[in-house]
Amino acid sequence: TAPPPLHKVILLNDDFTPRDFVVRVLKAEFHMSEDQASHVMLTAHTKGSCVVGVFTREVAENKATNATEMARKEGYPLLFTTEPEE
Ligand code: TYC
Repeated sequence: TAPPPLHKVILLNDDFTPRDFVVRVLKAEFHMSEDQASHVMLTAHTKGSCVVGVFTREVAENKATNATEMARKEGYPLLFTTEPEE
């Protein structure tokens, strides 16, 4: 009964999505505080990407899809991806 492999959700920077919208998505989909969400947003903004959280594969994929969809509905290119954890 090995534990299920975990997957990272990764936030990617872009030049168009407003900072406060990124923070809003992080709070809504990943249950972050304002401070946590601002820190993750700024890390992605300066470094190009940031790990948002680590979940089972299905949860990670659903969160990445939902968060990306929130941005598409507003016309922003914001993108969340997933990858298996090492
Ligand atoms: N770079 C965006 C801007 O300057 C803000 C942003 C931050 C977008 C993080 C995406 O993952 C991101 N408006």
